Amino acid sequence: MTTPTLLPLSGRRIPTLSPGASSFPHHRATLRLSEKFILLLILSAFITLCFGAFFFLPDNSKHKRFDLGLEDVLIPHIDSPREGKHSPGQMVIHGQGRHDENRHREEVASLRDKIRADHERALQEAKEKLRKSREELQAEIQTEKTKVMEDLKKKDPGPKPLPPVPMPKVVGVSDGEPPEPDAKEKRDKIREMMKHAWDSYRQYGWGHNELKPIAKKGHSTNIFGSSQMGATIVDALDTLYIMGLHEEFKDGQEWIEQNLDFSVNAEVSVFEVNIRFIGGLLAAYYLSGQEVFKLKAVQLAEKLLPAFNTPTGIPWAMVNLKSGVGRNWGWASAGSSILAEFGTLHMEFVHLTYLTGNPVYYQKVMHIRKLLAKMDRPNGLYPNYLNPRTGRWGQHHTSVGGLGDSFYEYLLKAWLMSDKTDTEARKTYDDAVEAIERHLVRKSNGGLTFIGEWKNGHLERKMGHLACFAGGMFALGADGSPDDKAGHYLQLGAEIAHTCHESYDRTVLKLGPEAFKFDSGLEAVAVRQNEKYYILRPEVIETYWYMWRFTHDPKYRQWGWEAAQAIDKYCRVSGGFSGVKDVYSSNPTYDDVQQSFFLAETLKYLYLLFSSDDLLPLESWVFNTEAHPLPVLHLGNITLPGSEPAQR
Ligand code: DMJ
Repeated sequence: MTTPTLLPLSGRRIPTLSPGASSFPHHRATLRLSEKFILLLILSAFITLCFGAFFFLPDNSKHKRFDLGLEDVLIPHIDSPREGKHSPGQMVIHGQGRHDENRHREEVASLRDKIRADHERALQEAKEKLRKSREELQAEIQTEKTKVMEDLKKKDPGPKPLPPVPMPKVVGVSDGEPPEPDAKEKRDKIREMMKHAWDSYRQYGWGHNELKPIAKKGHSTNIFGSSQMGATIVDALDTLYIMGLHEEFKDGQEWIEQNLDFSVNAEVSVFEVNIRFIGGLLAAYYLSGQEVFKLKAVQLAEKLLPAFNTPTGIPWAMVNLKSGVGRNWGWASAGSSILAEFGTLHMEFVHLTYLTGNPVYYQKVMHIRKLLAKMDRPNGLYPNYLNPRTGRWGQHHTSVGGLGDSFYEYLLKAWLMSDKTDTEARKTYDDAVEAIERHLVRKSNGGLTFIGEWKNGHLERKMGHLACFAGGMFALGADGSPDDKAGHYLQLGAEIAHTCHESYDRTVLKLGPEAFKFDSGLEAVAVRQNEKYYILRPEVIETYWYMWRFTHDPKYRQWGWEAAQAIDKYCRVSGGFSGVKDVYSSNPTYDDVQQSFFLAETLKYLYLLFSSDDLLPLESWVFNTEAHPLPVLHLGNITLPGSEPAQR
């Protein structure tokens, strides 16, 4: 739509067009930059000419007012001897005055000469400009623009550098080459798979969040909103680093330096962005020491903070990175936030406070913990839904799989990451695990230990692939458990690992389904079609790795290798790796997604499974829920800003 407006210019009123107007031919409505520049030059030369011309006009009363107007600015007013009279407000000077008058005339004359010279130079320059070719003019404009940008940059030095903090002791960033030739060979194969996944993404999906390996193009899901933030690059960085894929790591770093920008109008999942991006960037920082990763992590964390602006301080599930407006998933019970989402921020946020000296991150997660501690827990269990407006639980569903899982994981890991000083977290974990064992862990008729889900007042005898991570968690938490139950929890971890292995072994592809049942004669198999898929998830392999580290039982390497071979055989395609829709079909179809966690977690855990234990030892590193290793903070010696001194 055209909206003509009238602007006064040199006494004339001319119509101009509002932006976007289209009734004039395009070339007339939008003058090119170089043409504008030339017009501007001519205009400025014209104005200078008019301005200077007044000085050369005869000195009569008709022009005196303008002349005085100029002098008014330059020197005190004096009487004009030729006219013998003065205007009101002028100084009249006699005797000595004549001398001053001469001096004044000389000054005015020299000023006129200067203006004339400037004017001639401007005219000359304008003529030269007009003689120049279009390309030369464009080049000049570009140079000028660059200079202005550089000057602006010099004036704005960018974000303030963060306060220096001692780097936690980074140990075990070693090659981790296993002494056994067989393990070495398998490890090399895993590295090759990583290279294939990365190279394919590099070639077909670079900069997109994920890859479609069949269509050979970029992919994204609603957890990243409409953003294009290179999730796979950030998620994969530390895996590349520990695998010694340094060229690829450098490529990723360059992309992050030049392109990773969080000022985007996109509504993202706070949880997913935290575990994949902040976790990934922090791990890359600690492993490589490259400041850029730390800075980007902090920039992103600031963008997540508005999500905590709720009546209770329980964050929204999603936040718009640009506007800071938050909201919850439409499918979550009565506008609730999700336990596994708001309960899986602690590790990253404690590190952010440690690295920035800013207490806000620590305070946000401690506030969540305190609020949860005050709430009633049905049977000692934590429901998956909590309303951030009312602070009340939503539906009483409880799960160690989806929606609940990493909340429990982060209680244990908060304790480990604090060098075992955060005893409050350990106690909360122990109490929760006791309730889980009592109400959710069961043995099937066939003798398989599984973790069911509490729904609508009864136990659903179904376990999700996601819940298989708990085998590793129980083993990791064994040491330090109350009443000397370390052996018991290691055993529980082993039983879960066995059950999850069975869920793989009972399929055609030797890959596990999304969920499996222990009901009506069924043992560890999926029933519903929409539970038969495998989307390159890591949890079963994650548990194998923890069990391997704690027991060195060769069966865990064997099981891990079975899974790796099955992935290579059934999920590998020329454009990367894809999930499959039915693990019970010998002719499966692909889902055409290479998930970023496949590079962050699945391949990393496999690689570690065939490495020696001195690569990222568990005494010094704690893996976040996306398998990003963060160093233990020796909080016995450090007080985090905003915290009380740690208690041993
Ligand atoms: C990962 O993003 C994380 O492990 C998360 O905690 C749960 N699910 C996926 C992988 O399955």
